[in-house]
Amino acid sequence: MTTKKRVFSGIQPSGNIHLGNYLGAVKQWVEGQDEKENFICVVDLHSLTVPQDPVELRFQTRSLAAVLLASGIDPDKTTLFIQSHVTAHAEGCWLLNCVTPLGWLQRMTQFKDKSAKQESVGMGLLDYPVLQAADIMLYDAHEVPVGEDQKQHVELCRDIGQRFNHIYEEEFFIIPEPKIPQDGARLMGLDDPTVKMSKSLAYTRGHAVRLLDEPKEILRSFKKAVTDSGREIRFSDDPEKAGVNNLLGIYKAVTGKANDEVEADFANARGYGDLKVGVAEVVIEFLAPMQARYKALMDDPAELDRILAIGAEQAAAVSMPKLRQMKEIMGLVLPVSSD
Ligand code: ATP
Ligand code: LTN
Repeated sequence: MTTKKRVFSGIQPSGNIHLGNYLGAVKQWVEGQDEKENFICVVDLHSLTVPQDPVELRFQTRSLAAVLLASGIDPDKTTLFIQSHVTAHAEGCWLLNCVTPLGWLQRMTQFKDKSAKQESVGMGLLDYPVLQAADIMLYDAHEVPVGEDQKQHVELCRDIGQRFNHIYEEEFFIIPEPKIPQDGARLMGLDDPTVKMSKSLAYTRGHAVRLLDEPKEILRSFKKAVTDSGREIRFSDDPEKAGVNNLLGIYKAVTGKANDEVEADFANARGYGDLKVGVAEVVIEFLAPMQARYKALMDDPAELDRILAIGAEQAAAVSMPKLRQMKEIMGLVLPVSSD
């Protein structure tokens, strides 16, 4: 039996994956692969909670899986799969819905933000964190590596798990811990450093650095990044300096350097223009090999499908038995196998 800690995390195929997703989440998944047992899920059902174009969603789902592989997710070490391929997630969500108080969901910051932006709010948007709780707890995951914005959802998952355990069977669910990285946990938009860099806004030019952007597009986005009227290139908590701080944070997370080393790299800069070009250069260099691997994977769709089919099988082997146990302790009659 494995003694490795089990990790579960997910990412929505809701648009073009950006540097915030990579530094906040994907980087941790890749780095933890050797010492942890990783389950990484492309959460297509979560994406349906806001309107999606079906053709685009299908493309983004496969493209995102290819980006994750190109970023270093190794299918021999990590189970990578598409959420809708494993039916336990939707079923587990229903069962958890029945123990989750409505008020807990109405309080979620992401629900409040996203519902304010929709003309008509679907039930799925409110239920989003319950599906996320099913994702995590069906795998008995100990750790959930995510960016800062997902902390509240993982805390809610803990509450749902504790409530379920209390009602039905103590210690049935493992209560997971969120894992937030020290650097890059919350990248801000280049066009507006007061809002989180987000996939849904990544269609706006100059907002996000998308992992698949061409070098000249990346350089253009950084050159247009909003800063302030000063010249000092230092880390700071001053809200006025949020733009410069965001650029330095990106440089730091990509290069792995300490704050003083980062500041020393820009000690001779003539102004923010040099900072922007300096950050763009390290990002472009960092993304180039990943982009080449992505192209190769997208040119071989059969191999991508094969990897995802194996992932779904491995994921189902863990989550389907857990779902069955859940049903049993909740009092459902389990079907008798016909063979
Ligand atoms: P959407 O805008 O569609 O909600 P998103 O960009 O927030 O998408 P998700 O798929 O919801 O992306 O998130 C995937 C992972 O990336 C999560 O762990 C999330 O915390 C992390 N993440 C998202 N945005 C950022 C960001 N700006 N900085 C750091 N991490 C982020
Ligand atoms: N809500 C998450 C995506 C997600 C997730 C998960 C993350 C769905 N299920 C399980 C961690 C664990 C987001 O990033 N917006």
